[in-house]
Amino acid sequence: MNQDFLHSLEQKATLCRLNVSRMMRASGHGHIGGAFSSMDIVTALYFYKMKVWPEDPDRADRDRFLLSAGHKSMVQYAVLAEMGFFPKELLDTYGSLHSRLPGHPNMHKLPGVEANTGALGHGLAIAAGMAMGLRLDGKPSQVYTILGDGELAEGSNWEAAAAAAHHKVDNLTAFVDFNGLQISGKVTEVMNFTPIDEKFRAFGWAVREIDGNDMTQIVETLDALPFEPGKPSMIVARTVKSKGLKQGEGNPAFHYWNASPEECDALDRDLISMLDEKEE
Ligand SMILES: Cc1ncc(C[n+]2csc(CCOP(=O)(O)OP(=O)(O)O)c2C)c(N)n1
Ligand SMILES: [Mg+2]
Repeated sequence: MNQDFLHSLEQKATLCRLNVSRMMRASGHGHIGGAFSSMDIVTALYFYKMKVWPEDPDRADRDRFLLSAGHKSMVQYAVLAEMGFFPKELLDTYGSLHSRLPGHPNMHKLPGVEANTGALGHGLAIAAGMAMGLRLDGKPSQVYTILGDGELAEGSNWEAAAAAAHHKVDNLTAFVDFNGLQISGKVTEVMNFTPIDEKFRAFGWAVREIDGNDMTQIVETLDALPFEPGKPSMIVARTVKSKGLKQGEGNPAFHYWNASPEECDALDRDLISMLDEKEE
């Protein structure tokens, strides 16, 4: 893999984290922990892997992305804005009354959003059904979804996992954003689903485990999809919650962050220092 290209993807992820910071500044609060842990994956999906057209967001042969863990909505808004699905000025409305960028994504409000998510436990089933429908229609489209590790406690995930394997839905790829934390603490203490890889393998999925904040590993893994013909692919991505927000990394208190303008200034400074060309 070309090092310059990998570096450019990392830079994109930083720009997208800056978009999250912009939303945090505008609203004063948001689910930054899961948005930042999954940012490198979502950036690679949109800027490297998926076939999508911001100027024609409903094109029939597009790939689909569903953010099953919809509370991380800022990750999707940040990347869609960076891709040009909507003007960046909309980021300043995040979370406000009647905004097209509500706390949880709404497909009726924003181009590029494929499903309303936020009630945890539904994205995998919707994604599996979409993938089956696309296959029935003879479409080449791929479907990608991201689950939270805490989200795995929803039983509906396991029905969807069984059905996707049973129906050999190999145009479906799911990630678990394995940051080890959910709303109130460690996933292993609230509801332990480890080993996640072995569970999905037992359900009939082809599974790989990666460092989900390492762009090289993410891209190499995306290149290897589908892992096995006739099986849905699962990527268990070990990540750091709030990756990129110094004081929040790995800290459950930053699942939902109430940020002051000064804290947003500091976050901006840290992120801008990572850019080759510094933003004004
Ligand atoms: C059905 C349902 N129950 C509870 C919640 C409240 N809730 C929002 S986020 C969250 C924790 C999710 O943890 P995880 O999936 O690990 O996400 P991440 O760590 O990436 O933020 C919970 C329980 C919800 N959104 N939906
Ligand atoms: Mg989590």
